[in-house]
Amino acid sequence: MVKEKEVQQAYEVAKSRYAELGVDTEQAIHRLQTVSLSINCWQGDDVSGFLNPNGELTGGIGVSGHYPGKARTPDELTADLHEGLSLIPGTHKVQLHTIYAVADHKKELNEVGPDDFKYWVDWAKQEGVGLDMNPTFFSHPMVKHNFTLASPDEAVRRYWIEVGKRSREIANYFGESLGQQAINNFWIPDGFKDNPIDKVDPRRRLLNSLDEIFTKKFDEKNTIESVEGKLFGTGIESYTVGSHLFYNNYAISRHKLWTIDVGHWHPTEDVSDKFSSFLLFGKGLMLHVSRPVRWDSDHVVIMDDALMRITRTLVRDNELARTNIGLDFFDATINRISGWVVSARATQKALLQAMLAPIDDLKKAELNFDFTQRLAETEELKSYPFGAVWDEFCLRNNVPVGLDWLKPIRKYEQEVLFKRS
Ligand code: RNT
Ligand code: ZN
Repeated sequence: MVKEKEVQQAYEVAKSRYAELGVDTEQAIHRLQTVSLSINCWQGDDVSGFLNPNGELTGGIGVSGHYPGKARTPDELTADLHEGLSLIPGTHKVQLHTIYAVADHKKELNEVGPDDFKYWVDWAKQEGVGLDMNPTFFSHPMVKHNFTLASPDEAVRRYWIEVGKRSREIANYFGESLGQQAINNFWIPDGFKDNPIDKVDPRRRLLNSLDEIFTKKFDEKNTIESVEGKLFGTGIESYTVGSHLFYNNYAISRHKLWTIDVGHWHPTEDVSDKFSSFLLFGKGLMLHVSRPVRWDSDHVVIMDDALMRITRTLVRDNELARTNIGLDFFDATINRISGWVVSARATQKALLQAMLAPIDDLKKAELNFDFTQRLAETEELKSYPFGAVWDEFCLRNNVPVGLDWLKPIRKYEQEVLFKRS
């Protein structure tokens, strides 16, 4: 067990070390407290959902691993989320998908509505979390030839347009009932494995489908849509209808948010460099923080350079208020709850480390072309005792400090997860 007194002593030392640089650790702690992450419910059940429990995961995304204890029912998933959330400091949101509807009888994706999400709203109220939404456009027989909203087949398109419309009703219900804006994130898997002849018509169809879905006006206090593009998917290597440029332009012209999924770019591309280029014109961003190992592999998030570049950019550019930080990964080789905890805590730690910097001074040095100061100070800051501030943050939030969070998870897997057959 980490000793409370030692944590506090270390914090006092860290506080004065940072103060020497003019950095106020208390301010950073308060600032971090205001950042809520949107936790991806689908890590708890390998993106299965409840509407089609035996269905295969399609759309170019895949989960590896068979760790025991996957959630199979709404009660199991919410219990697991509760366990995870209790180990993550702060107040957060949970991202759902159409497939997580809790319906009283078997329903199609284009039949579910707000009533089928009452279960989640009641749970969210009890848990003190917000909810975000994602219409599900994959893992379903109506995805024909890898096409949904951009399909040339009218019946297919109509089916998915209805799914999109209903997701907005559901997101609006989340916002209305919970008193905080629900982000409704649209991602579709549409594309071609091999070289297409026509590159414009599929995009024209997607544009028209989205415009139709978004015709109805909802109060933005309750919900706003975000659109997520992609470079490619497995089986859709040659052409992705919903490309980054398509959605970038769509978001700007329709006053929607743009989703940047870290895995949806070339692994060597620095996504943080895109934020300011978009935000100078756009309304706001949604992030799908993920870890693409060599490709869009959806690994659990860790505190690596890519994550640090993201959090530093958001903090230094002062864009946290216009950026919704969602998590998006699926890993079944480990305890699934630990995936949530590791990813969320890594993201928060990376945010805190970014906040613990004399940003105004560094900007001044840059404006004065003092690149020596900029380089020396940013490099030195990396070994400042930010971990002691993080521990204090956990302590104040009544969540385990350091590796202590793993003990309750081990207990929970013995008592709950391993008993699920
Ligand atoms: C897929 C997208 C999408 C999904 C989730 C489950 O490549 O990243 O966001 O991961 O909707
Ligand atoms: Zn994503």
